[in-house]
Order: sequence, then C-alpha cells, then structure tokens
Amino acid sequence: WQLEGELRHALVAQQLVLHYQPKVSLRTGEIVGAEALIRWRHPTNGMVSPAKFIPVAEETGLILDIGSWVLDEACRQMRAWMDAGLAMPIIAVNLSARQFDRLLPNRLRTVLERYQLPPECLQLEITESLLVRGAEGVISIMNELVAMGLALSMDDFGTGYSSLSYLKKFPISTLKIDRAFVIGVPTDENDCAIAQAIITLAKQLRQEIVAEGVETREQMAFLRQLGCDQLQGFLFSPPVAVSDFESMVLSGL
Ligand code: G
Ligand code: G
Ligand code: NA
Ligand code: MN
Repeated sequence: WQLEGELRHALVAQQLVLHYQPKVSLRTGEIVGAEALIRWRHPTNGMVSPAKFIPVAEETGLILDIGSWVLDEACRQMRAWMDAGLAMPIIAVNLSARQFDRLLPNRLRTVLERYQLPPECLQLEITESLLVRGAEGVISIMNELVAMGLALSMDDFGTGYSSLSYLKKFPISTLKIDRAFVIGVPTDENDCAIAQAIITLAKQLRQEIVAEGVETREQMAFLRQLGCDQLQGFLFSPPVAVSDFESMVLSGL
C-alpha cells in the first residue's frame, strides 16, 4: 500500500514532527502541561493530520515504531525545556492500544532514563478502546506504569463505549471530557447535563478532570462552575509548532 510505504519512509526521513497544545489550569490560568500531537510534514502534500495516517499506522503495525519515536521525541523535548529553564510540569503523549504490551513499561523506563526525566513529568493518554478489551493483562501493565510513577489519562471520555465503571476498574488519574460534549455547553441542556454528570462522578472518584475543545469564554465559565481542573482548546491555542509553543509559554497566554 502506497501510504504505508510513504509513512515508513517519513519516519526515517524525519518528516514526522510533534506539535504542542497547552493544558491550562482553571485555578491559576497558567499553562501546566503540553499535549504532544504528531504531524507529518509531507514533502508535497504539506502538513498531514494524524487523523489521516494514524489509522493506517495502526492497521499495519507501523504505530509501534511511530509510537516509540513520539515517546522519544517528547521526552527529548521535555529535557530540552528543563535544560533551558522553561517551566513545563507535564508532557502528555497519546498511546495507541497496540503500543500497550508487556514491553511498554521497559520501553518507558529506558526513555525516561535516557533523558534523565522523573516519571511524574510524563502523562500517557489512552483511549477507551484499550479499556474495552479489558484484559487482565492490560490492567497489570497499567498498574506497573502507575507504580513507576507515570500518570494515565483517559482521552475522549464519553464517546465510544465509555462506561463510568472504567473509572473504578482501571488505575486512571485523569479524565478528559471529549469535546463532543463541550461544544454544546452552556446552551445545550443535554450536553450540560452530561458534562455535569461526568464531572460530578469523576470528582467523587478523585479524578483530575480536563475538558477538551474549549473554544469560548462561556464554556470556560460553565466548566469552572462545575469544578473542572484543566482546559484545553482553541480558546487558548490550537496545537502549534515547538517554537510557537515556547514563545507562548514565555510570554504567557
Ligand atoms: O490534534 P489532532 O488533529 O492533531 O489529532 C487527531 C487525532 O490523532 C487525535 O485523535 C489524536 O489523539 C491522534 N494523535 C495525535 N498524535 C498522536 C500520537 O502521537 N499517537 C497516537 N496514537 N495518536 C495521536
Ligand atoms: O483525540 P485527541 O483528544 O487526542 O485529539 C485532539 C484533537 O482535537 C486534535 O485534532 C486537536 O487539533 C483538536 N482540538 C484541540 N482543541 C480543539 C478545539 O478547541 N476545537 C476543535 N474543534 N478541535 C480541537
Ligand atoms: Na489526546
Ligand atoms: Mn481527546
């Protein structure tokens, strides 16, 4: 398949890059984290969205090599920020379910050691598809990661097969409310009710709550009222190239 070959080439030809989107504390208004999001700088097609190539990478298994590259690159970047004195408490990376195997804890140990990073600065964003598989193996790998000091964050919560029972069953510390529900806040009554229910329950389970796709001040005000901890979205910034991200951190939002 042509896309597969091109993607394989992209990895060695260094056409893949990470962009970063800030996570903002609702309490302080400060940037408290960065989510790394991959892009493909294609020589003729320009910036290609991961929505176009991650599914192919997952089907072909290329996601394992791409995922390893993302982890290494994000950790390398975090080390560079630390060395430059640029305060960035947490860097979050997205993991595909296929990356979640027995070797993952050791891969992570190796990369953390390579860049001399404390595990607390790395957050792993996983999706519900991983939890739906629900195998004991997955839980034990998660427990091992948590024991290492890494934080697990559940992405896109509320879509797919999400079940509130996952919050109890899996050692997840952070829940990201999908932007599908944030869109209608505060005007759509159903979206408000869903957002409120998720946040109320998650707070009782002592989860940290992040809302995604926040685009308006009205959404921010509503989410603050509900007790959300962090926000991500175009209201603050879309995902941007590393130099733009650094300028934003240095100059403030
Ligand atoms: O921000 P954006 O359009 O870039 O992201 C589109 C989708 O691609 C999102 O679902 C996001 O989680 C996914 N994605 C972005 N970067 C990565 C990555 O490094 N690994 C994986 N597995 N998915 C990613
Ligand atoms: O699936 P995941 O949550 O990892 O993907 C994040 C996706 O959401 C990326 O494609 C990113 O560009 C996009 N995104 C981030 N903030 C906003 C926002 O405020 N509005 C919209 N429409 N998309 C957003
Ligand atoms: Na994500
Ligand atoms: Mn998401």
